[in-house]
Amino acid sequence: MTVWLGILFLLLSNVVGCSYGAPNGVHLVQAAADSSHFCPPLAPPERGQKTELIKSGDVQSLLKKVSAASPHTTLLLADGVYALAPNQSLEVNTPRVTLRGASGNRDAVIIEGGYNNVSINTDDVTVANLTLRTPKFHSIQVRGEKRLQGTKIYNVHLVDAGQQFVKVSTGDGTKGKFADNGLVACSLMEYTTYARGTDVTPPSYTNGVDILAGKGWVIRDNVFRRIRSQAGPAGPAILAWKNAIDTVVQRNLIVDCWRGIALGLSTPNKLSRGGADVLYDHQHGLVENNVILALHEPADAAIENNFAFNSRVLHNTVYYHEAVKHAVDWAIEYRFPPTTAVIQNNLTNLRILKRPPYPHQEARVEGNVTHAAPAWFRDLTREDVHLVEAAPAIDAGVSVPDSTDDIDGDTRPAGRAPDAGADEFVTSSAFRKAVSPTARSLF
Ligand SMILES: [Ca+2]
Ligand SMILES: [Ca+2]
Repeated sequence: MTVWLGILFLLLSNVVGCSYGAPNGVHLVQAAADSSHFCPPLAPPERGQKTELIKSGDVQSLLKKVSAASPHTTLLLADGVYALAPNQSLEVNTPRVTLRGASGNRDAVIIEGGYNNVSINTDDVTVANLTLRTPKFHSIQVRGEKRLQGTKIYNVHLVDAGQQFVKVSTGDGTKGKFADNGLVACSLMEYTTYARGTDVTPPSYTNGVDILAGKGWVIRDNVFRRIRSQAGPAGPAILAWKNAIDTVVQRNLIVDCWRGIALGLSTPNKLSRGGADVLYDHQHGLVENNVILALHEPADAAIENNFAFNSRVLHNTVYYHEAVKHAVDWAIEYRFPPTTAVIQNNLTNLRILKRPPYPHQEARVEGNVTHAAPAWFRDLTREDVHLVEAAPAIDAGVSVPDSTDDIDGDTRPAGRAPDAGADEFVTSSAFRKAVSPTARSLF
């Protein structure tokens, strides 16, 4: 019965997705995750790994086996719905434990409810190939305050979190306990309608991925949809702050979220990596080849740099539908005195803005094209922002030698110069397979 309810839920959520103009989004993303070189299927458990099969829907066994797991254990969940009680979370306290759907079909293995769906409290934990939905707080909380590293979140579908979908938390920033070197890849995070909040926080208190004080996180090849409240406001779909360092954000597709990607947010405080006296809220970020679209609902800024040192914002495509009244009339911003940024070869239909309080240093702003029009793209309404032949963005960029590949994996530059935006126009790519979720429906 619960399995059927689960399937019904998925069918309904797809219908909702379609009504917002995301044609078969979930399935196409899954297909890309199965086939692309950016999102290959997760490798099977290694030799020497202990594997335990969890029977369909047996949440008591799942809780027990997560709790009793020895290091190097893979828990393989059979297809089904695993319902947590409101005070329960899957607390992973043993290093090198993997929690994954057995079939590889993330839509068929569903963990629902609970306080958090999953809490990660130790090193090298992997969560993959499953759906997590309707937690009171977080779909996955990575507790940096325990000091850990090596979290891997891969090919998961996260739905309707009470607060953040992936929360990387921290404690006292002077104590050196953080969650470092994590990966969030090839996953889909979305609200089926809007964030609803919790009994202690408003609907606007949400993010897709929220990294506090972590170092070396990679957020790539994910899709974020509708990270927003009914009134609109919500946190950025991807946020790295509290003096987070070396964050890499690549090839994500962000659609109809209130805010897109933020490196840094506010002044440092005691939660910041190093304590309240540090200068920055983020350092050394790379935001490259992302696609941020506001097609059906109003949106705030797509890419922000706040108290951010050495941000590199390269080759992103941002398009905000003109028929919708948005909260701002710019796409990319940099702000606050310590911020330094390189903003190159982005393609937008809104301006790039230095905002007050102004940074002391001018950003290096080059090769961007900020007057994109729908006719430049193959099919904007279907989220296909590949350039069409003769689009003015082609060869409009400046040389950025270390931005070597576009969203498809095409080598840049093709032709005279790099193209502005996430797609490098390559005629032969019409015959290539989609290789990234951002390119998933296109060939
Ligand atoms: Ca070119
Ligand atoms: Ca391309």
